[in-house]
Amino acid sequence: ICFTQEQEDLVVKSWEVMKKNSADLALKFFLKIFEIAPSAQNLFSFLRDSKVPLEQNPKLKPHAVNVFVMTCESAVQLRKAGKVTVRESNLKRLGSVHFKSGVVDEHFEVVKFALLETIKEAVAQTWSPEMKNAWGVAYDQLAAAIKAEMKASS
Ligand code: HEM
Ligand code: ISQ
Repeated sequence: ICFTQEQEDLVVKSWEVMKKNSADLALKFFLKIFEIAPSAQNLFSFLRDSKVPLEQNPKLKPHAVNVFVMTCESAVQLRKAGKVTVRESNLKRLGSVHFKSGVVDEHFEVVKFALLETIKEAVAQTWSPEMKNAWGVAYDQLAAAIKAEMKASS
């Protein structure tokens, strides 16, 4: 696919701004996912096994930030190579972790919606249809790679 320098910049530069607030962002991102799909909370072992409230869970932030960072990296690769290349070993692990956790295709739509809504709120006035599209395309390509690996590991 064709992913332009402008699209890469929209993703990378908005992330540069958002990451200063990543703790807040991470919590909002999770809450949005669970608002749409409450049962998804049970998929995450560190939430399932935890006695502290969601917002105090120490694993919340690094996990959520990972999704932003990986989507950002996906945008960079799409512009450079026209496709997403997650390192083979990493992709294998991602595929099997998601498959074993009970993640299904529909969850990827929920996470996409929550991701875009979180970005929209975080960047406020700089939000645009072009920015939404750039993040959406980068996410979709990454999600497709993970889903394919989930099927391979099933
Ligand atoms: C774990 C990224 C989509 C649920 C992980 C991990 C990463 C990651 C990096 C840690 C893997 C490890 O432990 O080595 C992503 C990315 C996604 C995505 C980049 C989309 C492009 C989803 C979706 C769901 C989901 C759609 C479902 C709601 C989980 C769960 C775990 C996990 C349940 C295991 C957490 C645990 O119990 O430790 N993901 N993920 N992920 N992800 Fe995702
Ligand atoms: C998917 N995989 C890992 C971590 C996540 C954090 C928030 C939302 C989705 C996620």
